[in-house]
Amino acid sequence: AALAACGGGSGSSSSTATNSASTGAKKYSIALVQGVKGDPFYVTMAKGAQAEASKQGVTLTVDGPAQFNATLQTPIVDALIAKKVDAIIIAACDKQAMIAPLQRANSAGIKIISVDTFIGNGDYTSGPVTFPLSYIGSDNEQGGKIAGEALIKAIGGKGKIYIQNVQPGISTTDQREQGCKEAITATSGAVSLAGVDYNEDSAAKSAQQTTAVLQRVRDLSGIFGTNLFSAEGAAQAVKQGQIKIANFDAPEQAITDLRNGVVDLVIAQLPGQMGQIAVQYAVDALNGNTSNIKKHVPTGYVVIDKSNVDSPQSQAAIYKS
Ligand code: T6T
Repeated sequence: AALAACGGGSGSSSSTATNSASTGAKKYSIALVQGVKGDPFYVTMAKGAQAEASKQGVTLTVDGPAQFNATLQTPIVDALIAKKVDAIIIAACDKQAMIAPLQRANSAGIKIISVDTFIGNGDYTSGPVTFPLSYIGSDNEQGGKIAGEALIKAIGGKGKIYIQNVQPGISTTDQREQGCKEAITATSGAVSLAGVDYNEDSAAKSAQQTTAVLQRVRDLSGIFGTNLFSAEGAAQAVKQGQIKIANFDAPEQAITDLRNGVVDLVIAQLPGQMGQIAVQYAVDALNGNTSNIKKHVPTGYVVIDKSNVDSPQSQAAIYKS
């Protein structure tokens, strides 16, 4: 299986932010809006963001909807507009539905930074959506391709692959599905897609759907779980056996599943780095240091399998819950 640390923007910034404690200047208030509360991916992101906020002497608040749902995320954004925060760092729950609320925030003078997911098509240079200052996140099409190619290799280059996904409209998981499908297409028919199901970010639903597919498709060879809960549910359904699983995201459970042979590959994103760079960018923007800000920062992956799971790099990439 593939093992590599892929890509990775440094997000380096040479600016020294105004430290309000020492200068008496207004202490910036920055809000991180997660895609969903309690997900170890976003918990790890918040830790990276908080570390940077403390370093920069700014206030960070962290909030997120109880479900991965734009209807629940919108009032959080509206409350932040009413509170007049200085900057919003957000993992938008839907690439279309979150444009309008974030446009309202931008019109109110709040700096907007996308983290993990994007809105519109993610190209903030030429649009259609250009007001967010930056998009900091993984290259998710590449991530889906890494998963697909590793699965194809693991199943010997032929067979059937099933994709467990979250819900259409989330930029990250849409692109992972696309990347995996591209890898399947490249086999010219040797590998086929057994189907895609959407679990609404529920591991329980993913497990149910996977169980049904296992009964229907007796010769299934591999499963791609496109996010933490999708993969967790698929692994619960499969237990141990013939079927190979590529697990996007790296909570402790995924590492346990890898060690036990239930999962074959764990693709760790770098959420702590996303949070850290996003806060640094927010402070840069508020201080007018816009030349430090790149419109797009791909943060890279650590791809973990049995052979490298104990390396310091893999261990450091496991999410903190
Ligand atoms: O995979 C991450 C994140 O990148 C995605 O946008 C939503 O799901 C996760 O938070 C994992 O549960």
